[in-house]
Amino acid sequence: MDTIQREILEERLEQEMEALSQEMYGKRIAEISDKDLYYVILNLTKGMMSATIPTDGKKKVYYISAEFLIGKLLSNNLINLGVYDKVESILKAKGRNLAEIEEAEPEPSLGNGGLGRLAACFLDSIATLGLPGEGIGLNYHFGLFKQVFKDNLQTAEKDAWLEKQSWLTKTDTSFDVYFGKKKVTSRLYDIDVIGYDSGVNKLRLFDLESVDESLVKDGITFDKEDVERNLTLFLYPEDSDEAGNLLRIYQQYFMVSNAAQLILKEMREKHYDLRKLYEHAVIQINDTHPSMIIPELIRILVEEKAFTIDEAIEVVSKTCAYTNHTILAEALEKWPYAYLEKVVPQLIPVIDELDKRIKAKYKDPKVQIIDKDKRVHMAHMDIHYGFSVNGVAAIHTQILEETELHHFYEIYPEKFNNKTNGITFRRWLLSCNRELTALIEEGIGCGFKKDADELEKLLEFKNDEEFLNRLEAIKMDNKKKLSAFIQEKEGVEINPDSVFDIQAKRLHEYKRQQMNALYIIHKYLEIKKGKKPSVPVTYIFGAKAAPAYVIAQDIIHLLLVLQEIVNKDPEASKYMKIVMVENYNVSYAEKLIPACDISEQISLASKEASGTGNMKFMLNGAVTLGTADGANVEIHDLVGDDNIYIFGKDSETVIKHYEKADYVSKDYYKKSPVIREAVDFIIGEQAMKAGHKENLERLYKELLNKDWFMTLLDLEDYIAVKDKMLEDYKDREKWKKMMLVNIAKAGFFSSDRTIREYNRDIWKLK
Ligand code: 26M
Repeated sequence: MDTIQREILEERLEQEMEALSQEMYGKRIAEISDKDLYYVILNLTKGMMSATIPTDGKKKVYYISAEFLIGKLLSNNLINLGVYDKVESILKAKGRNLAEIEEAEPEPSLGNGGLGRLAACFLDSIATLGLPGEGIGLNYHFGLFKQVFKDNLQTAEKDAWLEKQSWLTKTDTSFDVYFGKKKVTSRLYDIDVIGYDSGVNKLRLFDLESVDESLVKDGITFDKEDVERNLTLFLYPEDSDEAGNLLRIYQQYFMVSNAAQLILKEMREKHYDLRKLYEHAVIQINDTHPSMIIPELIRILVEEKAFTIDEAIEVVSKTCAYTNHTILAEALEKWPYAYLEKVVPQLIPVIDELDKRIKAKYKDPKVQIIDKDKRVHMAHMDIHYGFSVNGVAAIHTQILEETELHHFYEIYPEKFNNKTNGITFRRWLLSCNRELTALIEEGIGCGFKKDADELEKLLEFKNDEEFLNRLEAIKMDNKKKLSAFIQEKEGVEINPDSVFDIQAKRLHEYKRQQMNALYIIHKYLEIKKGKKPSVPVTYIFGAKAAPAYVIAQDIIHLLLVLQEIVNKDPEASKYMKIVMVENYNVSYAEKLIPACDISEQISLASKEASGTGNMKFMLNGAVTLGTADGANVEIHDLVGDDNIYIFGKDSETVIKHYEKADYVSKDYYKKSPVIREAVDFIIGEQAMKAGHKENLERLYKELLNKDWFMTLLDLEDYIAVKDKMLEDYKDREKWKKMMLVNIAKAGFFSSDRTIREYNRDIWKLK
């Protein structure tokens, strides 16, 4: 929107708000509930967004993703429209508090974690940079499950986030989607994605017309066979059971069939030549969930647009690009051929043809699309029939090239490239930490909001006592706010003067929350033996575990058991508290991150593709305690040895252990009394009394006999480095400088930089 338009809007903002309130509720702003006021501002904001000019161009990126973890949108949209302060002050004059109204917005949980949140950050940056692009995904009615703790165990409930009035706008667009002969009908809903001080793009979410929410019975169970009514009910948790796999293929095909039809419809409306599809469209395939877009587009071009198969393959290959987000073998999708035959028989001839061509050209079994067990490797199809393959952090891409996808790298070195992840500073600084934003602005002006590299100017204040003290005061203030919130939500009292040590991310063995738990046990035992810590620490966790992931459930159980034991202990709780927050999500992250002192990024080296939480914590002045994994490596390079705490074996050592299969966790257990004591505590009297034998014993045995992610390998080093870090925390002058350097060096991790790189190397949009 242009300036004049905005000024008029701002002037009329108050009148319009009151008018809308009258129209909707027949009452004035001062008289309606927070929820109703939220709806008033929602409608007002939607109106302002639709007045914004859509970004346009002759080529567009379609970012197809099964997940868009957008979080709440109200405050971000107001910020990006540049009216947050204005709205806040109008409301204040009427005795209303914008922060409280934000609480009334339901959070859409349309993602599992990093991959989905990355997609959301990318949409923000694409719009902010004024690039033509849109996201295409699914409108899950219940999103990811809601986590509820009962009896120190995680339970899962449905999360009904959809309301009659929301950011979604129902469109006239609807397509027929065929699973063999079975037909279903889709409906497109749009969410406007407003850039910061720039244009507007769209997130396009497809739903099933015939979806039926009443199918959901107890918790999150429903009839998995009833595809015509269940398809868009839930988002799949990272690792789901066998029964869910077929449904997952149905969902994925539903998504890409709609995407293909939408893209081709736009091409037709703009009279673009389909034989030059790649001049008008670039499709970014976010992990392998949307990979069927490749055979689906080829199928349509051949069956309906009179392409030869050679022509279709060439055009589609020049249009599609693939992003890999993990090297975990169990996470790379390989669909049984028989499943695909059952769900999408129309794709089988195309997949056969794509496979046949590879088999004719390459003998190496490692690069085949269909393997000897008749499983279809989705990533392999993407690499052969796409023009770009990228990893999400420097070390991740290097591992792909040298190890995991080495055979492909030898065939297509030119396709491989790195795009280190990034985060949108609008949400992860401007919105979640307004006080810090104001201090930065006072120090270096507001240029950093559009050019994140300007944060480096903060280094000028490295010896400015007053500035550093204000930085510390803001952190303290955020810790107090979080303490109050945790008291209210979790019923746990924590001390804002303690060190806030936070590990917030999905629960997975490779992320090693269990190592953090073992550290906590170690500290607890030290206190019981009379060794008192010189600084109190609050250990905060946020994590959901996939319901079918048994060991992950056991780790949550251990954390909850430790929380009970330690917090109830009058002696130990003076020095340590544990809080496992319930239902960790984007909104919770927005509260935890600004209040963090120590950012736990402790994955087994080589396993965390990038991590993005690490970037968010750093940007908000936390210091990283991490392994040389994912983007931690780049954080380390940027801040230098003095401003980060790195521990543990590096990725080369770890990969060698896997290759030689020579890691034996029991050896580490036997060798070290400290390790032994901590591990034994899991099945000791105290833990067994507070928890469940079955869960604790299973976890104990796993650590002792398997420990696939090598917890015990790094435990002693972790303890030593964390202890050193806590000692350093007491040196306030040193710590405040570290905070400053971390913020100053975070500019590189703006998703604006990431998107500029995608555009420069892959998308090439104007
Ligand atoms: C599936 C089945 C069983 C166990 C695990 C999985 C599974 C694990 C990881 C499935 C998908 C997984 O990766 C997708 C993902 O979310 N990757 C994350 O992507 C982020 C954005 O690029 C990165 O920052 C994270 O490091 C990466 O884990």
